[in-house]
Amino acid sequence: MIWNPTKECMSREQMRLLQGERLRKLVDRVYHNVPFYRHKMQERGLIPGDIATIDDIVKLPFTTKQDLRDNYPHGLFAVPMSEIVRIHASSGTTGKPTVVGYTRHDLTVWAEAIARCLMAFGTTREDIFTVAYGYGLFTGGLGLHYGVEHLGATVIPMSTGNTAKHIQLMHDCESTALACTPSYALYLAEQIAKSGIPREELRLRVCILGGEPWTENMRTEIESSLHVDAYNIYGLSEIMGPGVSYECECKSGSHIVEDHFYPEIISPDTLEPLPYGEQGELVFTTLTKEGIPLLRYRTKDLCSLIAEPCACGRTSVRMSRVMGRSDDMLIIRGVNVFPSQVESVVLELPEFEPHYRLVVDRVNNLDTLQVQVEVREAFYSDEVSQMMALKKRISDRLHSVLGIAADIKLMEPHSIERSEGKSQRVDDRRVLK
Ligand code: DLL
Repeated sequence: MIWNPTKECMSREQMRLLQGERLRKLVDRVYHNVPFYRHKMQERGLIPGDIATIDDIVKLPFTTKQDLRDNYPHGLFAVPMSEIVRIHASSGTTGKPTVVGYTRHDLTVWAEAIARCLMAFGTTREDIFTVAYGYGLFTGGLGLHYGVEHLGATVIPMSTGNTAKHIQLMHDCESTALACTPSYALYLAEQIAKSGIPREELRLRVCILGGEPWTENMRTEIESSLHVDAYNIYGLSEIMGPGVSYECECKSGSHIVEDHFYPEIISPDTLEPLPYGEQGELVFTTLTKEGIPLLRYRTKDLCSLIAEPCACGRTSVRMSRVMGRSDDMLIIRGVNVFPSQVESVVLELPEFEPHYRLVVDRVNNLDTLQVQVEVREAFYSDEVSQMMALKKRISDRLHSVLGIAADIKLMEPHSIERSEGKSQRVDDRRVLK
């Protein structure tokens, strides 16, 4: 079943016409309402009238996370705050988060996009969903939540944490669909096995997984241990949140919601567009967004685009799995973490040397983060209570900046290896099999 056959199965020519029409309106809007874009366009000698078809998109400037940061918090909003009905945020590269705002229309588009995903996953209004993405500033929880309601199904807003209660509710409320990160699905499978609840007593049949990279092997493991069909959902808060693309029953690439988000692949080095099929950095233009419309936003996700028609009948361009990042962003327990955020905390606190390392691992399907940081000579002490206080200070500050807890290892002065070239601050030991 297809939620919006008109849009999801449109002919390519019609889709490109629609995208061109929407792009023209978008460029006009940002030119007049967002000084940042007006300046960028003026720098290139562009006026809105120069954009006639979707092919003209290559004339437009790129947008990066740094641009959102430079215009923190609301500088890129294209409507007055009175039109904004919701704010979300994700990790910035240093202390400040990246703030995005949605108008009522943006939220309607989002809920509709998620309903398209959910129907592609084979769920209907008869299904009962537990949403175990975080509710709050992260777009996962509320994004899925309103999409499930839009579909007309039932949503149980579990959020993260409290796995025992989650399993109990899934069992007692007979939930049939689960939305969470792939690593949490693996963890949950283990916990269900330990709980003693016979698998036959659970009605779960579909898992909606995203927010972090995963692999075909993880799909096989999740599908066999939870006895479900597992589907990929992709998205990022700057563009909307979850629901920018989704798999269908063919599970061969994720269909992009192309009438709202125009995809391009560029070379991260030359920034030149690459043809379909080639791997490069994914770039999106939000064709209809009102709150914070973005031109050619560089996601830093590396993947390729698939133009061949899909057997499911949808005509939209698909994206391959995300193969990596063109920056140093890590996703730890579903939360985006930049080493520069850790650095900003370390530099803020006078007790520490600017030498640190992040050790990331996956133990029993849960990500762990250890931050090793050097204490300055003058603050290094044999007294346990002093060291404990120091540890708590940095641990609390890091928790508040990163949004996740880290195990802190205080290191003696000069004990972290200095590198001559590019410093190796991250040791990511997770192997995505
Ligand atoms: O992770 C939105 C989301 C929530 C998507 C729940 C799917 C499900 P951000 O926190 O802004 O938003 O992080 C976006 O996460 O650029 C990718 O690097 C990564 N990512 C998200 N979904 C996938 C996926 C949400 N299915 C960043 N596969 C993106 C691989 C993913 N990476």
